[in-house]
Amino acid sequence: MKVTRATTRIIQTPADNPLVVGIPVGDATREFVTLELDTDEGIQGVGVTFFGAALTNALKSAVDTLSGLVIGRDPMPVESIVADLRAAGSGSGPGGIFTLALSAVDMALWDIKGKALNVTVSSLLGGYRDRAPTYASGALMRPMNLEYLAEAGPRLVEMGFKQMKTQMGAEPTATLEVERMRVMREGIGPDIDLMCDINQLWNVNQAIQIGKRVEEYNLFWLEDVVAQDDYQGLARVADALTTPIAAGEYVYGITPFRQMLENRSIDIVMIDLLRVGGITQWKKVAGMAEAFNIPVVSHLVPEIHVHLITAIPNGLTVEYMPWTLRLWEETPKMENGELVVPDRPGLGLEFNQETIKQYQVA
Ligand code: SMN
Ligand code: MG
Repeated sequence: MKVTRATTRIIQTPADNPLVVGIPVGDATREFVTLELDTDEGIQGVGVTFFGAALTNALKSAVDTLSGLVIGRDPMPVESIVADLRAAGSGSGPGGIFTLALSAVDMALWDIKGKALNVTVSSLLGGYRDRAPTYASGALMRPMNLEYLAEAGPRLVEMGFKQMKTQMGAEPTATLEVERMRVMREGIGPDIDLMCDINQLWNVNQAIQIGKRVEEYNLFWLEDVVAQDDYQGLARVADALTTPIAAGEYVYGITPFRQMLENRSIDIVMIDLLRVGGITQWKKVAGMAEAFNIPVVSHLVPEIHVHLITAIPNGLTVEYMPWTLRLWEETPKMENGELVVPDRPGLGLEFNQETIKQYQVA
């Protein structure tokens, strides 16, 4: 089999989230770069990447270039292709556009491999189980007030979620931060898992101080409590608190995870598929975490991450952040608070032509 053609697009959609009710998004948009990799056997692999923001054209150009280098090659030896693309990109990685672009190509290659072998990517990577817990994300954000949180938490439970994530980090006092956790916990009761993301907005002392005050609300994890590269600072927080500390979505490539794990900075590893460098690298970080007896959670793109979290024995939960779902014809179903691996080969995803027609800008 040989790769014959690569097609990339920029899709610009409203910056909405179907889990958010009653808060208009205005003209805010999100930009995605999509990739279709065709082969001479009629198999097509798909990939998607983003985080380009104002540099989305440059990201598309990087995906064009890297996928162009794959044309004419056998798509099956993914590690070999990744090594060659890394060499071609030379020092332009690992942080930034190079890796974001590589991830799209890597995804499409795994999709082709799954389709060629007639198995799901989940099965290809280990196939530990066929479904995984999932949590509602992006619905209980920092700018939303207490009244909104009090209504939105129970609404997510009614929708079938058994886990959900909210945020702290923007209140002027520690007491107001704690108040958000009280309102959330009172709204959803004791049996729903509640996570909270700080997105690096606290310092180490704040993280320990506020973290201690919210222990009574029994959070499932506290995420990115301090700067993403402060491995020792994170370790101090993780040591001081009973609540598990999660981090990892901001780092690029696999090496920073070694630092986090060796420094005992985190109790839960969060891997972002785009920043880690695609499926090939994601799986390596999951193995590293397993060696430290630490669970793994995903960041964004649930429709692809469902394959990865279900493939491994230490996959804890899939972040259900629905940003990318409208790109696809059909996406994984949620049943009983779990996301189910689709019964189709590869990633089981096909681009939605209506979405492309409506939102393609390049
Ligand atoms: C997040 C980060 C980047 C984009 C969207 C959401 C957030 C999360 O940190 O964990 O979902
Ligand atoms: Mg986060």
